[in-house]
Amino acid sequence: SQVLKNKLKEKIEGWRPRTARLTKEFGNVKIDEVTIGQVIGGARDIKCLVTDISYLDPFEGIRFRGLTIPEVLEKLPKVPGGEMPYVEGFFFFLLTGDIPSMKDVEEVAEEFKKRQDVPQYVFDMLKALPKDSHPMAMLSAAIVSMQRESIFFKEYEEGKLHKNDYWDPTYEDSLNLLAKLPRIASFIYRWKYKNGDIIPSDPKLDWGGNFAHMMGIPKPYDDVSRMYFILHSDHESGNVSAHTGHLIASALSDIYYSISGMVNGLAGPLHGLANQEVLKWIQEIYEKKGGNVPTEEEMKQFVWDTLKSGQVIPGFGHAVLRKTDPRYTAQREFCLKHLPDDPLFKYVDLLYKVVPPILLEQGKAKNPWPNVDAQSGVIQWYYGLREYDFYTVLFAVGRALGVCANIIWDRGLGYPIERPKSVTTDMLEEAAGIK
Ligand code: FCX
Repeated sequence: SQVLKNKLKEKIEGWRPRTARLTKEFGNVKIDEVTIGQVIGGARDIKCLVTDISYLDPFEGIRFRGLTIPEVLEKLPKVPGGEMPYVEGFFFFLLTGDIPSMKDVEEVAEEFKKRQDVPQYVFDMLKALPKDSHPMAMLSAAIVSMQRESIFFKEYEEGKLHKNDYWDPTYEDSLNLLAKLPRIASFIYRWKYKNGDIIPSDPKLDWGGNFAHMMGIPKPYDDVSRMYFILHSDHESGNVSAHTGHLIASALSDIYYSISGMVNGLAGPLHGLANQEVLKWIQEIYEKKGGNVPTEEEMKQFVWDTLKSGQVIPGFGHAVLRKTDPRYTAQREFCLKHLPDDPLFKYVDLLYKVVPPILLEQGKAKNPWPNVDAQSGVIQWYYGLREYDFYTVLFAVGRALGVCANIIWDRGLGYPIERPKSVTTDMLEEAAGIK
């Protein structure tokens, strides 16, 4: 919308001098040093990225634009009759850092509605894929197939764009893509699992509500969707999906290339796929127990068996967090309110009790506490979404909000192409004084 776009322009222009000054006058100030352990160990904890969209404190968890999850859920305008905020308003907030008014939210919602039609070739392409394609592969293919729609790509190619204006067509591309994601994701679901019985979009509904409607799942699944998309939107910049999106975009590849790549990174079992792994894993014991909740001792045995077979406990541990993930807590609270007696929820709650002491005893995981993925599948399962291959798609739709916001700001602040330096093993041995 023009309100959001004008506000964003003002914010970006106001921010640029800060970034420019830091680079020009303080470019040599050290903020970190790098060890051999970090170089071999996946660049863990090296401070070498900058974003103002969200910040992850190891003990407190995520803050979006300075607000904790409970604050976001409380302060942002809510959909009438629902408990959860508008995703549209949340996107406004991610982009600008300002809490939108209801009028602002309505404008963004209108803008998404105008742009929601998905080109027919996307559906044709999805229909041509083998039915057993993973829904994440389908989502990634659908997004990259729309690259020809990129306004940034066209304007850049025509040589019309000044560097200071890169953010503008990136913003347009982002809105165009985000507006279509609920339709594409729900199409993949209904095509793959519901015999292609597609439910048309309802123009009266908000972004999250319309997604729930097109999935064919009744209330309060609309609130579940809104909560999911908000909770999964961003987790600062270093995680695989956000970083992949940022990295691809740093080459001035457009939003379609970047978000498709983001989806591919999220599809890994150590990252976004963990939510489906959690459910698959719980199902194993559920079936063994004939649906009865196991005793604490049985659950402990199950956890140890998994560890001893060389697997990780899905939904536990984190590269940065050192406490229970507040995204886990927000979903747990939702469960306590809406599905306290659900047997799978009871399983998850029992795991919350038994897993951390076991991981501590095993002594490997730096964080024994649950992450977002430990709770996600349970809520979906309860509301009838039982095709767990699809769960990571929900994560991806949410994550696209945060990654688009980051990429728009990357272009606004003129961040350069990313290019860290590599060394050889010989060089590390020399640095270690053993060669
Ligand atoms: N179960 C068993 N072992 C675990 C573990 C878990 N849940 N979490 C970490 N470990 C192990 C690691 O495998 C590693 O073992 P190694 O030394 O034999 O290689 C050791 O503990 C140290 O790892 P650590 O530094 O704590 O964790 P990393 O930063 O390397 O990895 C992830 C973080 C999240 C990948 C890791 O905790 C894990 O595999 N968890 C299970 C999968 C999962 O839930 N992923 C979702 C995370 C997140 F929320 C998301 O991105 O969606």
